[in-house]
Amino acid sequence: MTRLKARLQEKIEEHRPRTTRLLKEFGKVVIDEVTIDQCIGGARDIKCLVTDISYLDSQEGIRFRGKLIPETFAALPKLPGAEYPTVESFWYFLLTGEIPTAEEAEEIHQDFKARAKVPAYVFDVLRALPKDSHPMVMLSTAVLAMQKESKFNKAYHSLKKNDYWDTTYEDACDLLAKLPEIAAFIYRYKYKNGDIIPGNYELDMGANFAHMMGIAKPYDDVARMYFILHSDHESGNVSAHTTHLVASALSDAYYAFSAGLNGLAGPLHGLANQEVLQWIMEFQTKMNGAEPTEENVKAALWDTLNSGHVIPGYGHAVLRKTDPRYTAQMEFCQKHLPNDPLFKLVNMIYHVAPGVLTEQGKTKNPWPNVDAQSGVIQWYYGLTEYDFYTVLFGVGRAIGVLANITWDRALGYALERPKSVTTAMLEDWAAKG
Ligand code: AMX
Repeated sequence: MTRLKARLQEKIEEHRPRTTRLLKEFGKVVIDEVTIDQCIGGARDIKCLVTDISYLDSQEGIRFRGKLIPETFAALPKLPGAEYPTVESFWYFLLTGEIPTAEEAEEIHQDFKARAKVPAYVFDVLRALPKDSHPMVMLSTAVLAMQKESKFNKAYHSLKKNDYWDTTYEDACDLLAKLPEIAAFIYRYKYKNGDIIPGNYELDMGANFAHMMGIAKPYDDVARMYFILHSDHESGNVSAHTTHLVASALSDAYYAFSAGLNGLAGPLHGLANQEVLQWIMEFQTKMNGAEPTEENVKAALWDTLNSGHVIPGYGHAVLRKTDPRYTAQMEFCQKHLPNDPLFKLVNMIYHVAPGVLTEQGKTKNPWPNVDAQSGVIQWYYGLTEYDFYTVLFGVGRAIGVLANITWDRALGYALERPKSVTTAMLEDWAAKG
């Protein structure tokens, strides 16, 4: 057993009495109420999910296990010469809430190496799909195709509830170890004439992904930063919630994560990173080679709003300030690509868009989210096929949602089953005031 798994087991055993006590002694304590607009309006803000992996504050943004993004980057072990921590060390941190030593992180690297081989049938399935399938369809299909590998599913009938987490953790590690190769395969197969670069599993996950994508340094650090930043955003967002919901039926990690990816593929969620680049490219085409100005950007933003569309990369269901994930990527750009024209344009949009959205007066948050900045970095390092960007988000998101469903199983979280009401019932409540 790895030190991570042993530590996780201890943590789970320490934690269980807290959940049991809350349920037994305080189960009927009221923590929220539900209004009609929340009922119709996507359950916004209703407190009805529990996770200790991350917490999102509307002002300060995400905390992973209590740490803000800069604190997370500073605390975790890094490889010599790397600016960002390894994904492996972050996996340890998300699962246990503790900072691993370099040796503990390396043990995960070796563990993932042993789990990394992608079954050949996955590539056959991907090759059988129409070549113009969206890369997110390919990623989700590949994950689903591997469901027969699930250790949880195989063991289910002989397991006791308290043991569910063990094989879920195994499935999570198996899946996580394979995802970079699957994602890189999709990229090279679809956009590089099938010129596949075999993995080098001596490298950590970020560096190996960069290697399989065929992109030179510092893309290894981009991959590490990107996967960590996109990993988790507490439990209510569509991809995390979907993964949790599907897993709550005791569907295994493959079914659950594939479903989560399908939610991530929506333009209001993870696909926004693709939409941002598409918006910028269309804007540049309209500019016909002329230098962008704040006036032109403003006019284009209004055109988008007036045509009934959202400005991609702006707004958020929870955040009410600039997304710290945006800021983290902006700081990377300032350091590595300060004079890049696309970066300058994104900064120009940042100066203009919040004012336009505020003037329009609809959105509760006129500030940029993670997706407004992320494509610029990818584009700079040669990854210009922007319909691939959500796949990168998906690989990162796996880290968070898989850690979450492992803990869901450990704490015996119930089948999720909220209650629906009819419009007539809402009208009755409305009449009673
Ligand atoms: N452009 C235009 N209008 C926007 C807007 C934007 N960027 N953000 C919100 N609005 C509008 C909403 O569409 C809504 O209009 P309606 O009343 O006509 O339906 C109104 O403002 C109120 O919305 P809200 O309460 O501020 O936001 P929300 O919680 O309903 O939605 C989100 C949040 C992210 C879906 C929304 O801000 C949006 O569509 N943003 C653009 C897409 C995007 O960037 N998504 C990625 C989010 C991060 C992620 O998950 N990756």
